Amino acid sequence: MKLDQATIAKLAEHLENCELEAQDTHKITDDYPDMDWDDAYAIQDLIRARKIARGHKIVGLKAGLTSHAKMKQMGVTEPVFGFMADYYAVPDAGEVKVSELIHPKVEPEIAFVTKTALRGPGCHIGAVLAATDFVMPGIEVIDSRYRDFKFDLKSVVADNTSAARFVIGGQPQPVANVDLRTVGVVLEKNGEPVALGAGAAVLGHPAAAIAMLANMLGKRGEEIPAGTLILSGGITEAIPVAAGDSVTLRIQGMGSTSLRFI
Ligand code: 0L1
Ligand code: MG
Repeated sequence: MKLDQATIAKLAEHLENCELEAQDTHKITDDYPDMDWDDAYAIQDLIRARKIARGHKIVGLKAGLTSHAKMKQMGVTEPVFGFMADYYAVPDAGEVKVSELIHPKVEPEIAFVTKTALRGPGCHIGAVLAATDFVMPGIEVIDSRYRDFKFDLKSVVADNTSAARFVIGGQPQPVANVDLRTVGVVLEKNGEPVALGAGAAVLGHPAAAIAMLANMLGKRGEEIPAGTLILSGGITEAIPVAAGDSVTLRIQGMGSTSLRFI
């Protein structure tokens, strides 16, 4: 690690305040260009600890940058991961207050819920499918705290991978009922399709994103516990939204979930 504990604490407080006050900031690597991946995850861990200390619960995990196209664009070979706090959860067909966010975008994702724990190294698609209770549609609302979404990956990891809100819904399905590679995904904004894709856009198979997450956590001596909700990553590019927009995600054989921005 390149940063001392006081700097990590200062950066965690700064980025969390940006989130809570819906204020943008410049990327933290502008001030700390030498920070490393351990520093970035240490800042994210401290943001998580600050929320828990205030009585919030962690209700899920997320994998980000899991589509090959986005990883190539960002020049990385591994996805990133973050967490979802209880107040990020929006009820199905519920509302998101844009005034609480900076510049939200939505991503169509497949959400997994585990029934047994997953622990890397060596976690693979087969282990993920065996450990999955059900899958369902999920919309992630990302809201980078960095001005104009201008960042590098270490800054993004420290900022909890832009996590802000999410909704899950539709008709949860056991994995045996759906081909997660070929499953069709339609994201609609105000009734018009704005992004289309198939599950294979995520690392060839969305379960591969969950396996990667288990393997990344395994390097830290952590596991994905049974009963964990995980967003497996955006299947298409993220779509900007504004007050007045309604967004619906339809996934073949899994029904739909939606949100409104007010
Ligand atoms: O969930 C995601 O894939 C987003 C990762 C962070 C990068 C971004 O804000 O676009
Ligand atoms: Mg996402």
